[in-house]
Amino acid sequence: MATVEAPASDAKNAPVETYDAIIIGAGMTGIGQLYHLRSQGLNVRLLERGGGVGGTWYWHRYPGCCFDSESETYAFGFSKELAEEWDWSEHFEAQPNTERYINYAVDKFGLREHIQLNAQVDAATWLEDDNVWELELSDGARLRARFVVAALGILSAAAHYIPDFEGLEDFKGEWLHPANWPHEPIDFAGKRVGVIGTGSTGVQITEQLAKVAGQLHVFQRTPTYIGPLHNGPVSAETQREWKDGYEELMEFCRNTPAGFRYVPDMRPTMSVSKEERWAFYERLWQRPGFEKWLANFFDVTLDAEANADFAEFFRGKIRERIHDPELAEKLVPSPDLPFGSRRIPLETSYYDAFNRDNVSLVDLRETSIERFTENGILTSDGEVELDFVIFATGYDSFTGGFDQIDIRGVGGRLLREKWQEEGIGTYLGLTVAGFPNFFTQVPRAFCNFPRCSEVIVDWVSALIARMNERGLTRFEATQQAHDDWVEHERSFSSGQLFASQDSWFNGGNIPGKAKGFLLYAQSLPGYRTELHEALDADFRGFEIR
Ligand code: NA7
Repeated sequence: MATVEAPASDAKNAPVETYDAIIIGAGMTGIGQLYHLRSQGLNVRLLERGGGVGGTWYWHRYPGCCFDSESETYAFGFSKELAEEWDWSEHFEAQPNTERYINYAVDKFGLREHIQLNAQVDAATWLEDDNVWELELSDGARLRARFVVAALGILSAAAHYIPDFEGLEDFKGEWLHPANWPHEPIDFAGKRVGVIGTGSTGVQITEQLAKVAGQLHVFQRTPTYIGPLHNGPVSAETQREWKDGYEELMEFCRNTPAGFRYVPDMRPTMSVSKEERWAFYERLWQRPGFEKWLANFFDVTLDAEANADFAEFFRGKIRERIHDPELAEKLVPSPDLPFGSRRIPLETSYYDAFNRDNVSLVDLRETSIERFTENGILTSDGEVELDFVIFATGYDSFTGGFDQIDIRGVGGRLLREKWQEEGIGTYLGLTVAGFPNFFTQVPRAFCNFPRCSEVIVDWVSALIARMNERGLTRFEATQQAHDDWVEHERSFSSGQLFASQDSWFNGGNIPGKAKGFLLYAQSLPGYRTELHEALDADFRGFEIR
């Protein structure tokens, strides 16, 4: 498990090491990219700010953290041998095993020696005269590379969001964000805990802490559609089926609109009788994961009437779970909130938690948080005394990770300033005009992220391979191609219900952040085709030399 780490005191004076490519971030994308670029014979270094590999699955160690994609479809897609050797224990694997899986893959493919941990990149500067990037780490060390692949994650742990609550510094208890969870277990038994936020993370934490906390207070701002996960152990028979059918399954997922193992029903919702529709919904409800969203009628997130129909079914299902009808109404989403306008959290015992005596809901639509106090949170209804507060309040998506590094392109222009001045934009999701040989390597298609991740990893690998074959050393997206792509992405999401509400999908979850749909609403196969068409058309949209 040896890893390259320069002693801090020597780092500043150490000679500048030069690589063909530097990857930033050891999540699924960064590791997949390292594997592929190494396979092409490139000299590559991967820099990771954490003390271990895994990205999301390294940082997020909170109780209940697990996949909401099916385990067998979340995996790396490039090695049948890896799939044969690895056993998933649950249909939606929990964080500790996923972190183990990623470590297993890193060791199996001999990648560890190319990964530098605890390596926080503070700055990346394009040196035009030398045609290279120079990166500076927080310990002063400098490295150079022709290509930089910034695989920072769409929901980077480094860009976790904590609202600016008054008086937090006065609070004498402990507060945490799930992205920064300690490695040592925390004993919540009998403790008074507040969870702020009811997205996927708040839901997973609530389920676990409800079982142990003395009193759990869940602060909910917006009730949303939270569907059944239907998790369970993987039988030996299913395990065998996954291994035997690995290649077919990967190929199938690659060709579905959203990279999962299911496809939408292409009948318009309202062309089906109510009786048949609701029987269909009921069948979906019994199915695991996102099927109720992505295997639903295709127009459920496009057509308001279709959406309202399924949303009504969904609200009925939530009501059935809560014993107290008044409380149930507080947990049921408003008919004004379209189903699917946010990534739907998935649950096992979330709604049941509210039937317990030790769990209470603070409905922030009627009770506001005034400020933190020494002992807890002062609300408009009085003080809630707490030992722990957990901010399950989300992330500054897509741009947050990039904003934390001084990325200077042609003429020293900062990437974050370009995005502030011109609006957030890329060419093909992966490159930015004015930032040669730099990849914003974040899966942004509206899909199962590992499947989108492999699409962008393959494309970046192909682009670099073609440049090397032709003896090219510099590519840069033209401003025209960049602007056209921004417009193209915008036209894909305009009018879609899922882009209509504030969430991390569109930056609306961060006060003051410029809003724009940050995912790309294209299908996964459609996106892959667009990427490769640009490359095959002699690097269309790029200036190359
Ligand atoms: P999300 O989905 O962005 O959820 C954040 C939650 O925090 C959400 O319920 C927010 O309420 C709530 N929030 C944010 N700011 C506040 C303030 N100021 N006061 C009260 N509540 C607040 O983040 P997650 O970490 O749960 O999930 C992110 C993704 O990770 C998820 O989609 C999966 O892909 C994995 P709101 O609903 O905005 O009213």
